[in-house]
Amino acid sequence: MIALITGVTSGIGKASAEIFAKNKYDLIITGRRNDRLDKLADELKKKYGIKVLPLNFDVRKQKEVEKNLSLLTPGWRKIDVLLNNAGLASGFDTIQEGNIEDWEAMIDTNIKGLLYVTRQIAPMMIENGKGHILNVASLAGKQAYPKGNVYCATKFAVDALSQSMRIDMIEHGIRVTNIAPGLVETEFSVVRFHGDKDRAKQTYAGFQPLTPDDIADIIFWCASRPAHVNINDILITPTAQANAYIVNRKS
Ligand code: NDP
Ligand code: 8X3
Repeated sequence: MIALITGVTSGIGKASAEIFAKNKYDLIITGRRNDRLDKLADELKKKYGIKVLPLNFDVRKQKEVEKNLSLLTPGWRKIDVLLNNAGLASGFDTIQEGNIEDWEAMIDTNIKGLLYVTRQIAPMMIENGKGHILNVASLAGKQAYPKGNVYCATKFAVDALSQSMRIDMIEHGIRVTNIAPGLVETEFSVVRFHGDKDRAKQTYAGFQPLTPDDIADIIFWCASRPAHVNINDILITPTAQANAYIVNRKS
């Protein structure tokens, strides 16, 4: 079995690479930080005795995505699982004060990057007669929250794409799952707040957030259901989070 996971240099993607590796999947892993990517590839190969192909590209760059994925060798084209995970929030402002560069980064990564990767891999799955695409959306793709604007819009788009892909893939027997986590402590908030670690920490203060392993575990569970079972959409929050607005913080 082969899984392609985008954005494995941190957080949910990294934890997902680990759980698929542990379950003896060979892996194609991607990300921009090449040092982290190569290190993870070496670790997973040694620890689990699997094959790992690290591909260093930016999902926003359509030509790079196409070059890297269209040149996969026949053995690597037999992809069973595509986990579209690479993504980010950039900035936290009202729409009237928003930074256009932040907006472009989120739209280009979370929507266009996901589409560029899927456009390459879906035909391979169709050729193979099987496959499973899992898209990491968000609770932010179910409810808009203050200053969430463009990030929320990109995740609503991922949710819509998961629904659309399921329609397009049905005749090919390819499963599509939408993964919608609430607050998970990763590098997500450090990226959102442009490197401000103290501010990022506040996001997860006073309650127990989800961990990347919690989400990876659920992703793997979705991917390991019997072939006739498709988990369409799964919304996961910490027990202390009721929805996008209400978090029970003790301090
Ligand atoms: P992290 O910041 O820890 O990880 C994000 C990953 O995405 C990194 O590996 C990063 O790699 C990769 N990435 C970002 N931009 C690009 C790009 N242009 N090209 C290639 N890879 C890219 O955050 P999370 O693990 O939390 O985020 C993973 C996904 O989960 C995202 O889609 C996020 O929106 C979603 N999510 C996160 C939640 C949370 O609370 N943390 C909740 C709900 C959803 P590199 O920088 O090396 O390229
Ligand atoms: C990430 C979770 O609530 O910070 O998608 O938007 S949240």
